[in-house]
This record gives sequence, structure tokens and C-alpha cells, in this order.
Amino acid sequence: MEQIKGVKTVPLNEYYMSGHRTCQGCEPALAMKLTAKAIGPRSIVLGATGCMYVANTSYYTTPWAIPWMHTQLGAAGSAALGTSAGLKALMRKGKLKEEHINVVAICGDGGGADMGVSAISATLTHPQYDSLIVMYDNESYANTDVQASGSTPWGAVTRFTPSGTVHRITQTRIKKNMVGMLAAGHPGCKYVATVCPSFAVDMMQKIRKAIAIGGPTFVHCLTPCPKGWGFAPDLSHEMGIAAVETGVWPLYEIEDGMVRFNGRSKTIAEGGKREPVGEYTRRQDRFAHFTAEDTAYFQGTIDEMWQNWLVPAVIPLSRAAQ
Ligand SMILES: Cc1ncc(C[n+]2csc(CCOP(=O)(O)OP(=O)(O)O)c2C)c(N)n1
Ligand code: SF4
Ligand SMILES: [Mg+2]
Repeated sequence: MEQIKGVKTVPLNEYYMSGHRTCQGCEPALAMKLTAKAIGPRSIVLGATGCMYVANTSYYTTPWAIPWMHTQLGAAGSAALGTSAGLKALMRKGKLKEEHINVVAICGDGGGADMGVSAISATLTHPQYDSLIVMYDNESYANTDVQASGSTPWGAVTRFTPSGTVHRITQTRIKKNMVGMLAAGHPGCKYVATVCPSFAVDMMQKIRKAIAIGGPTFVHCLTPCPKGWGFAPDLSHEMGIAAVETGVWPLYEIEDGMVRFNGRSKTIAEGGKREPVGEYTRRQDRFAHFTAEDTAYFQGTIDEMWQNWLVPAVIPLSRAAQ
């Protein structure tokens, strides 16, 4: 497939269309649309349980205009690997015409960063099977009413982490660094990247690149969720932009072990200004209980990742003085 060079070369055809029942302003739905555009018609999509399964599979309707199959919540990795291996076997036996079919598994953060991380890890150790895993990250188990996941940011209110009078902050865990972890631990995986639908061309370019590179690849997509994060549906787009501009969500790709920052994150990595994280948190109800101290603490975790990590915003290690 040809690389998408800019907005003028974005494919016009849609393969994720009307027929779904996601909330207004649902960015995971936009992530599906952009992914489908980038992968095109010769593709099989495997969708793990979550909003992007439940809201997309109402009886007798589907937004998918390409083959789509549901898979179990923690099974995006195994579904991708099994489908890719199955296609290969069928083609080898002459039961299927020899051609490249894109295998793309899609999971949420609960399914991918928590429950399914072992299956994703296993898939990334099999370079002979082509597949892409896209993890849309709305930073909660949204479909079951917004419980905290390992991908929920510090301090955020969820159904399981309310803010109380005795304990203002009950979500005391720091967001898991999924891409850094996968990149550092899987030498057989040639491409991992972070994306956000607010940067649509960048996202489609990376999805297509992941497929073109071959082998198992992984893309982590930050997808603002109006219901779970508590903001008006027309603000989804700017919420993604604020995540990148504040440095909360760095946009980068790692190809054959080389890290490349993209867009605004490249400017930040080169020493450019980051907006204060308050510009991001103050617009979301899940952070409404934050005091100035809480915002300062959250800011500190973002500063730490950009200033002190071995590879800023990617690998959370620093070297001890010998
Ligand atoms: C093994 C298993 N445990 C629990 C559930 C219930 N369940 C269905 S969807 C869901 C939330 C999934 O969260 P995530 O993967 O982040 O996707 P989102 O709902 O946020 O889109 C849960 C817990 C399930 N379907 N299967
Ligand atoms: S809860 Fe969030 S992720 Fe789920 S359909 Fe609504 S906006 Fe989309
Ligand atoms: Mg989720």
C-alpha cells in the first residue's frame, strides 16, 4: 500500500460508517474510522470486547464495511496471531488465493494494557506473522461504566476511584507506559507508535506504515471519551490536541529501534514549550476535584517524563551516577 503523504492523499473510501451507537463525540469511533480508511478493503478486523464492540454490533446493524469479528476481552493479541497464521496456512495449502490480507486487532486499554497484555506480548515475539494491534485508550473500562484501568491517569475520578471527603485522590496509580514497555521488551517487533485521532493524518500514516513494515506491530491511540472524562461532546477534538500540547500524550514512533517524535511532540522534544497540564485537566470533570497542589503533582509527573527519562517521554529509566 502506498504511504499517505498528506491530507491530499488520504483515501476517500470509508469502511467504518453509520450504523453504530457510540456516544456523541466518541473519539474511539473516530479512531475506528481512521484505522479503516488507512487499512483499506483487503483487511480483516478483530475487535475485542469493549465500547468498540458493544456499541458497534447492535442487532442487525454494523458500521463495518470490511470483515470484522468479535474476540474475547483479553484476546486481541491471540486473535491477531491466530488469524494471521490461519491465513498463511490456507494460502500455503492452496485453499485461499495468495494475496496480502491485513490483519488488524483492536482492543481498549482494559482489554489491551491490563487483561490482554500477555497475549499482545506473545504476538510481538512472532515476526513471521504480519498483524497490527491498535489499542484505543479511553483511559478506563468505559463500556462497563468507567472503572479505572492501568491506563487511567493519576488522580482521575472513575466509578471505582471517586473523590471523597477523607481521601480526595483515590486513583493513586500512574498511567502504565504501554508503548515504551512493548518497544523495550520485543526485539522481534519492528514498529510501535503513539497516535491520537485529533492528528488524523499522522494517525493514518502510522497505521499504514505499521502494516507496510510487516511482522507484528502495535499502535497506541489516545481517544478522549466525553462520557468517561466528563466534557461536552464537541470538545473531543481539542481534548486530544490539549493532551499533546501539554506533553501528557507524546506522539512518536519507534522503527527498528529508532525513536522519532512527530508534530508538536517533536517541537517539545527539541526543547519547545509545553502548555501547563492545567490546560488539559481543567476541562474535564474527572479532574474537577484537583486542588492547585494536585495539578502541580500531576505536572511534576509529566515534567519528570520529559526531563529525566532515558529517552524522554518514551523509556522511564535514568542512569545512576557510577
Ligand atoms: C473476561 C471478561 N471480563 C470482564 C468482561 C466485562 N467487560 C466487558 S467490556 C469491559 C470493559 C473493557 O474496557 P476497555 O478494554 O478499556 O474498552 P472500553 O470499554 O473502554 O471501550 C468489561 C470489563 C468481559 N466481557 N470479559
Ligand atoms: S463511553 Fe466513551 S468510548 Fe464508550 S461509546 Fe461513549 S464516548 Fe465512546
Ligand atoms: Mg477503555
